[in-house]
Amino acid sequence: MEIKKTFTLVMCMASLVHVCYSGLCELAEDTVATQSSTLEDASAERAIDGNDVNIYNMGSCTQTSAEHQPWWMVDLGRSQIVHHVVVTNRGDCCEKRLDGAVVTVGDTADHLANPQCGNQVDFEKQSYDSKIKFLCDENQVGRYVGVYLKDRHGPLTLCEVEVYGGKKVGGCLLWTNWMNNNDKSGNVDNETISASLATYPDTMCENPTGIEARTVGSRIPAESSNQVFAEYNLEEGFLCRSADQAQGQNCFDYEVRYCCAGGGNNAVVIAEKVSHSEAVGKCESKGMSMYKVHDKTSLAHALSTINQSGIAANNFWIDGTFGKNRRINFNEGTHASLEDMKPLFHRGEPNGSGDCLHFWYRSGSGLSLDDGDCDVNQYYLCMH
Ligand SMILES: [Ca+2]
Ligand SMILES: [Ca+2]
Ligand SMILES: [Ca+2]
Repeated sequence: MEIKKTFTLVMCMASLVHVCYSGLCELAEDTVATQSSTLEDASAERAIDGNDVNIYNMGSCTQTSAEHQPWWMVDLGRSQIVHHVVVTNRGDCCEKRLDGAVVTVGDTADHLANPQCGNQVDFEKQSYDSKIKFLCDENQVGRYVGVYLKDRHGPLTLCEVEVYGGKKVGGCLLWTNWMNNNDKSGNVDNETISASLATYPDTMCENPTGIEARTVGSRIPAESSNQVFAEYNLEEGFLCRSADQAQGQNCFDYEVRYCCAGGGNNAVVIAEKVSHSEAVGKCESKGMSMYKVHDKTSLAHALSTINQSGIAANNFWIDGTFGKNRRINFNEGTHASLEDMKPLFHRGEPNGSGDCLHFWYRSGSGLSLDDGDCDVNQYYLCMH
């Protein structure tokens, strides 16, 4: 076996079908991958070729020579928030060669010096699926994503590296939609975290990392409204009391949004057509779960996310299959009764056309729930 060892960097341009969706995007588009050395034709770009087949001989996995601390790195082109990284290990043999692997994310091309994202792979402590998720620190930013076998000797093989993150907007990767709990009844405008959790359980998260408040309609930032707030912080949220205002003025009506990156039930639209069961696995492989609709709020959140995504499609799988007594079963074991869900369905649906739950677009009445054949390929919604 001939081993080609290159002492300069092997540069590879990958041009991918780019899957980007609301909030969280796969970032490895038109990126440059390099590695410490290349065995035969197992080039660095194979880890970002969009093919996550984990059989080495299928030609979509990288491999370096056996060496001390072999590494692989991708240059995202510019610095951006990286939320998590999913590495596909080879599955046909030698999985434990990835023992000791560390993912780094940061702004220096000397990626070994960049901050670590997630935990070091340790086969002594735990077992791993073929896809290993590395969850970065909150708001971890970087242009370079590296993988290396820390303090280990061996070849490094990666069948795919998926980098998920997004543009930082106003200091937050993913804001909730603007929420308005009440319109100052009792001379209090209560947009606190607890009130938002009660009103918007599918949108709001318990520990937001950012808050913005503005007036409803005129959209004046709370900071510029010249009013005094009883609360405007990340412990309590936002609360305005008319009694606190000067000269008998009432509070304006405010709306708030919170930063819930990674912590809320944020819908993510995936522009890729698969069966219902494949969609379940695909969401998991992206470190998410399938989106669940069980009330008007979660329905509205999903619909607005689909509309914002600009993806024109008729059908989107969501979590939920029909069980005995037409009960709706969700993946993690909870249930909803069809009676409770009925108002969320299209007129005349569900009509027994299949066991899986999806959104269906009908001209005139828009998207709402429908039952359908689980084996049909549809777009789908994940959540995180
Ligand atoms: Ca690959
Ligand atoms: Ca309000
Ligand atoms: Ca149907």
